[in-house]
Amino acid sequence: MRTQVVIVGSGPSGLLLGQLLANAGIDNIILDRVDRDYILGRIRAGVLEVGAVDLLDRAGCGERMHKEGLVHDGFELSFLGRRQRIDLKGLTGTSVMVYGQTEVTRDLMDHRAATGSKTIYDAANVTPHDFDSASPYVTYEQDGVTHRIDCDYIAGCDGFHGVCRASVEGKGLRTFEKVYPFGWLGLLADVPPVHHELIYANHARGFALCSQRSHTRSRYYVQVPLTDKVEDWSDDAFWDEIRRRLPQDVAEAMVTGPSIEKSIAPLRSFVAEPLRFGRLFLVGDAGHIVPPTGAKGLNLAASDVHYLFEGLREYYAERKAAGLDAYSSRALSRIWKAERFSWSMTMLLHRFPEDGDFGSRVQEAELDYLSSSQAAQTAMAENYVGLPY
Ligand code: RFL
Ligand code: PHB
Repeated sequence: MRTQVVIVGSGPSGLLLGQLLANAGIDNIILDRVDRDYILGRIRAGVLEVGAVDLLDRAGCGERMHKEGLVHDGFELSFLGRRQRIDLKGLTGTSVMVYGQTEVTRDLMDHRAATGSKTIYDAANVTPHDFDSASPYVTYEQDGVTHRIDCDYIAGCDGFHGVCRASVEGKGLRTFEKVYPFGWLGLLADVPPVHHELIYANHARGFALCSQRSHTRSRYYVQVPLTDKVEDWSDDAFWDEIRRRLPQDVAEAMVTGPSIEKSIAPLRSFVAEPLRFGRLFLVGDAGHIVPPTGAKGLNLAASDVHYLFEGLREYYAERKAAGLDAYSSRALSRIWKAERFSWSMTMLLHRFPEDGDFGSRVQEAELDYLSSSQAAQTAMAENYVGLPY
């Protein structure tokens, strides 16, 4: 087989890149080690920046998002029983779109199926080869048979545990990492959201977040120790805990119900440098991870896709490599700013037992300052809605 671009990974990065390339007449094949239903079963991000919304529109996949997504003009911070709204629209002129990653992925998969581009699911032992040369190729196994796809470029959109970053270890890859001493326990339920906007809560018992997927589906999170197992948490225990971490009026208004999904995600900051190795590019979670506090994971994947797509489009349309040559530095410049923001929001809102009462007082002082300073609120809002591409 031969194609122009092999995309490893059928998550949001791979699917979005594939759709933009297909629309530009650039042939591509997506390979994933699991199947479509498995990918759609993963409950992840919920907030899209305007840049990601624009890119989905450009890919021709934004129609359902504009119908069903919820435009949010602000969010709230809760601390010491107080509530402080961050007026995103008022401070920056921009809003965010609440529309789940599952739905983004479903829309992209449906469009890909309609445009007839090839996706190979359940591909085992996917391996990139010879990306240092002018003739790279990718092999994979299916039903005991090894297949080979020759290509011009390989896009590593295969997430944090994928094969693409692993295949460049020892080839000049440098990594930067911070692991946080806790995780988020998330619960999805068909109950109306407790508030029309998101609430991020700093509480002595730990962080909590009230998010949503629609007017009838809510997504809630609480900070838990890394030693906790999801089986330790009954639905009732979750609802009791999140209510304890919210202001009284919010806790009293909360509608509870049986969970549809419950899982624990560890929190990590991670960046790989560079993001290009010859004809192999790292994109999205394959190249970087942020803790979910700033809602940046999926949005950074989208900006990487934008930079790489522009480089590939320019290469195929004009035979110029400037955009591809600039991919790693352009993407990393935006990634590090989102890493900084996600880290700072994580540090501001979570309980760090080892930092003791001093750490809590510093957080309270910063939250109090945020409440009284429009400059501080504007800086937070500007980062939350997303820095320009
Ligand atoms: P994905 O979504 O991980 O997709 C990668 C795809 O690659 C496939 N793959 C392979 N295919 C072939 N061969 C291999 N060897 C392969 N290894 C992996 C996988 O099957 C998969 O289909 O990466 P992508 O596309 O870069 O998208 C990034 C986003 O998914 C990610 O940034 C966010 O979901 C991060 N994230 C969250 N972000 C938020 O903004 N808010 C959240 O609430 C939030 N929650 C989360 C998250 C990430 C999580 N992970 C990675 C465990 C919760 C979790 C649990
Ligand atoms: C979510 O809805 O899953 C979500 C929203 C905001 C975040 C993280 C996760 O910061």
